[in-house]
Amino acid sequence: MVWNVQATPEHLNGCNNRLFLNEYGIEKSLEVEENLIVFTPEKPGTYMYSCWMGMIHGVIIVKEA
Ligand SMILES: [Cu+2]
Repeated sequence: MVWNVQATPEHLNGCNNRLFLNEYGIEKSLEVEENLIVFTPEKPGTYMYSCWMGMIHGVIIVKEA
């Protein structure tokens, strides 16, 4: 899948400018506008992502096809 993380100049800062999706070995430095992250969800589950400091996080929920 392609995950497009859109960042506006007002919202991008030193805390949130690098994203980790550890379970998929993804580390992505975010730029203003579009940031395409490509990965293949392998099994259903809840996968946490966070900023590089681990302060801001969210989850991706993968469901059975
Ligand atoms: Cu942070």
